Amino acid sequence: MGQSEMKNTDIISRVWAREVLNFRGDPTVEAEIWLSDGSCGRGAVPAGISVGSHEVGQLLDGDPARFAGKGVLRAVQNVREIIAPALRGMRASPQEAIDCKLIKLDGTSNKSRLGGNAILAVSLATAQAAAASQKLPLYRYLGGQGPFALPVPAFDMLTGGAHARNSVDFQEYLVIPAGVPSYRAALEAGFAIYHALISLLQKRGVSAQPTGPLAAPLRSNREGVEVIASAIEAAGYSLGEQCYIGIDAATSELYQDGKYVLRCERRKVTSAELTDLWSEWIETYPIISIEDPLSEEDWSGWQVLTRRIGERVQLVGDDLFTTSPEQVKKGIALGAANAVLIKPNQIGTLSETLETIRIASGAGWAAMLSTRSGETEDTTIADLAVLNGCGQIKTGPPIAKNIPKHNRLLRIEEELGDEAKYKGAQAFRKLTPEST
Ligand code: 2PG
Ligand code: MG
Repeated sequence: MGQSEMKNTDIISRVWAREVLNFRGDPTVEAEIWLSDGSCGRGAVPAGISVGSHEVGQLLDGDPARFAGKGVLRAVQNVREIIAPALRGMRASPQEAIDCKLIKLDGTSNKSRLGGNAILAVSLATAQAAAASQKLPLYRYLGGQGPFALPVPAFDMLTGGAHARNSVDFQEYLVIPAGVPSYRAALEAGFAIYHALISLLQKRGVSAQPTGPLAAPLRSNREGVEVIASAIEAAGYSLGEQCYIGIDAATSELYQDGKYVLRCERRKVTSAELTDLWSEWIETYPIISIEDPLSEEDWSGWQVLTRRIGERVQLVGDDLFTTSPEQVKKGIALGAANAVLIKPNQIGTLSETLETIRIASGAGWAAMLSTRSGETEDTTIADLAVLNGCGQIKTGPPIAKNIPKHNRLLRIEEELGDEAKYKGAQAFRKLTPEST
């Protein structure tokens, strides 16, 4: 094939989008990009429930006659009528050029004109198409020669907060198998501990079924940690060696008039009191990661907390940063948090997502890829999780909406063969202080 023909293989020839359903049964945008060599890539956008206030806008139709107002036909139309003519004829790589074009075309600071959902679907689909054109798996297309590592999964097992109002106040109690030898072994641990937790809750009279993270009307938030710890041990794993505990407290949802409302304990606490609670919990339990321990509005609280326990535990900003390069830079400058949660649909393009990971990694922060509560079968975040600078991926238990990501990672683990190092304890600086 001649040089000029080579050049023309990744020209975008067709841009399409459709309304599909996510795993909650809500509509979402799926885009397809076709290239001149016949390669095709697809991207779909998940949705959240506990949404940070700086997340880019998802354009919903708001027509109560369809899907309770959650239809995305306007966003789909924006892809077909505005984005398609602008992208046709462009090369599919570099990704930054595509994403720059999408950002300019939208012209707003929060992607609200075309919709973050329209833009991200196209951004992801383009990367998938370009990777297919180069006959590379997505992680190699984005990460070159690597290094690559299989991430440590954090399984949300027990749910509360905005995800289950009849349960504890903190949104997620996670099991983190950082001390097992491989990704496959981590999945086995996830399975065993999830089923041990179901039995444990059933013995307490909770009607726990294996459909997703489990809700339980416990007397206190602390009891949630104790139940998770018991499930880890009941499944035969050593607590604090093979498996650790993580929390996503999602406290922006609990923050009212400057205080944190702990409904299941019938009390309100101040930022200082919640800081004391976290300090005590990390002394008592093998908790290695706390996400959104304080509200996205409580920056000074985050600074105090990070100074106090940031050397001993991973403090992850989700609502605080919303995957935004600018917000993460602010967190680094202020010493608020020491890790970032990564959800591409919070920021709206793949390039900005990768930039946020680079900035975090440059400051020695960890980046934890995350599923959203309303997932799709798109597996891009699994590929991102094996890139340098990542090393952690948060999902629900290994069941239902989380399976496409786990299966993708199993395939990557097999594909990488001897290169398939499991990040394990190395993913958590706090577990390997000598490596920092
Ligand atoms: C979170 C996420 C994912 P949601 O807060 O981390 O579990 O929740 O997708 O509902 O925003
Ligand atoms: Mg969160």
